[in-house]
Amino acid sequence: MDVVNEIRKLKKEKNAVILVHNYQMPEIHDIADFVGDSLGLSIQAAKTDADVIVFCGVHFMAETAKILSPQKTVLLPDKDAGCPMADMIDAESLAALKAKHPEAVSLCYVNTSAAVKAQCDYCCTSANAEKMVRHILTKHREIIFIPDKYLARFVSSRAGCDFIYWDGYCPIHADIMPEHILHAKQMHPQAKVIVHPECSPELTALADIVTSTEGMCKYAKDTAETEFIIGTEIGIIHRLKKENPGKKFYAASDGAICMNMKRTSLEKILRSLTDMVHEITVPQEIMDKARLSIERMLKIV
Ligand code: CIZ
Ligand code: SF4
Repeated sequence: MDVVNEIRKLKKEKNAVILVHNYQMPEIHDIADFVGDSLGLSIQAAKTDADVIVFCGVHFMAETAKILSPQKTVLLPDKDAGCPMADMIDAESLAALKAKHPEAVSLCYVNTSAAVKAQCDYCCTSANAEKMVRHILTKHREIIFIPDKYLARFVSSRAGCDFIYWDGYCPIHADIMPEHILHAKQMHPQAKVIVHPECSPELTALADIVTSTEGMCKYAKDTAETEFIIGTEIGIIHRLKKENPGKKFYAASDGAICMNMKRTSLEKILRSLTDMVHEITVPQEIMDKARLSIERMLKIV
């Protein structure tokens, strides 16, 4: 039996669902039960009666799935798949920052560990960050926004406010340069430029649209436009092409590859289901507190 069929068979036997992040490799997208962003996937999995979740993504994403499905077993096919941006802040540094600004409300991007989320008042995604900030500003004046300084800057310019922010960033999005966009524009002058808000302000300034990965998928489907330059991790291009046959998608930079996302392979997924590895657990107290920050967000958006 080939690997894909073996995965399908084991998935049934173990009553598992396979969640695949937009940035995964094409062959991983093609065996997914759900493809999407980290929060959307975790919410979808929580609604199923699966016993096991295989999260094809990085560590904080599997933690988010566990927080929303505490009774399910959550597996990460490669135990070393982490997110360098999420790792730029830990619970201790956040506690120190909060101590300096005791009046501030803390808002964390979903790209954070469960331990960091547990210390935050609210969680947000790149899709809803602006809405969250506008809501918080109706009641509070100071916001600590962590860990992505570029997302913070983008949202603060939209919402017209200042944040106490952290010096974190995604090395992959930060490495997409204005020259990449200008070159792609030269090659494809008709194309709409869509850029992720984890990119630098110099990059978002060149974009027609700045939006999350799910926002990109929705825009590409709904618009009459047919050509797009995509400024985010290139894994998403497989999904965009699959969902929009006939439309053309070009990576702003072929180098925008997150090696952590690419650690997942079909063989590792098979091993994950065979040996039930690598199980992601979160201490109960942290899980409950982190869930609160997510639930507070879900009440607002
Ligand atoms: O939360 C996610 O899945 C990420 C990292 C990106 C996005 O824009 O959806
Ligand atoms: Fe983290 Fe960036 Fe990789 Fe997303 S693309 S997992 S933010 S390092």
